[in-house]
Amino acid sequence: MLLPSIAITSHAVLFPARAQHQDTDILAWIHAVEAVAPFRTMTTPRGLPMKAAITNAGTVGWVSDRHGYRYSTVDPMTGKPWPVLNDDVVNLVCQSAGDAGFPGFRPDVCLINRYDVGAGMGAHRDEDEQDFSAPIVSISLGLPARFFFGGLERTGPTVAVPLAHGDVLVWGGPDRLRYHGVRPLKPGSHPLTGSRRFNLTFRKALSM
Ligand code: MD3
Ligand code: FE
Repeated sequence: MLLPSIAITSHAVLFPARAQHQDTDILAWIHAVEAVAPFRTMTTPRGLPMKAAITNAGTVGWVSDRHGYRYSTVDPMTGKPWPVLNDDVVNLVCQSAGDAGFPGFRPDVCLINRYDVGAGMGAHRDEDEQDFSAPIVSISLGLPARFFFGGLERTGPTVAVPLAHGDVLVWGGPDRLRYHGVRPLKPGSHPLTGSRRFNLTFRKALSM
C-alpha cells in the first residue's frame, strides 16, 4: 500500500498520522517503560536543566550529566538495564525507514521525550551515535509541536515543520547531522495525553 508522505528535505520524510492506529498501544508501552525507568530531567554538561523529561528503552540509553552526553547500558538512576524495545513499534519504525529509503534499519535504542506546556528543546545535533549512516525515526504523540531544522551549523535559516499526534518522521543520509529543535509547547489538551507531548526517537547507537 502506498502511504501518504511529505518530503521535508532530500533525506527527511514525514508520514502524517502513520502511528495513529497504534497510539494507545504505544502510550501503554511508554507507561510500562516509565514504571521501570522513570522520566527524569537531565542536566547538560554546562549544568543547565533540560526542559523535556526523558527515559529510554533498548540495549543502551542516552544519558546526560556534567561529564557529557553518552549512551549507557544501565539507567544511572536505578542501576538497572533499560526496558526492552517493543516489537510492534519497532516493526512500524523499520517499515517507515524502509519506505523512506533506509532498508535494513534496526534500532537498538528508543529515547523517549516528554514535554509539558512551555517545554522545548534548543538547537542541537544528534551526534552521540557510532554510525551516522543509520537514520533516526521519530514518532510524535499528544499535543502538536513546532519542530524546526537548520543546516550543519548551529546558526542560519531554519525551516518549521508541524508535528502532530501519530506523525512518523524519518531522517537520515546527508540530513542526519542537521541542527534541529522543538519550540516551546503551546497550551492545549489532547484526549490521550492531556497537556503533554511525547516523542520517541528510534536510533542505532552502537555500530555492532
Ligand atoms: C533531525 N527530538 O530527541 S524528533 C531528540 O520532537 C529530538 O522530541 C525532537 O530532537 C522531539 O534528539 C525531534 C524529529 C527528529 C528526529 C531525529 C532527527 C529530527 C531529527 C535526526 C537528525 C535531524
Ligand atoms: Fe535531536
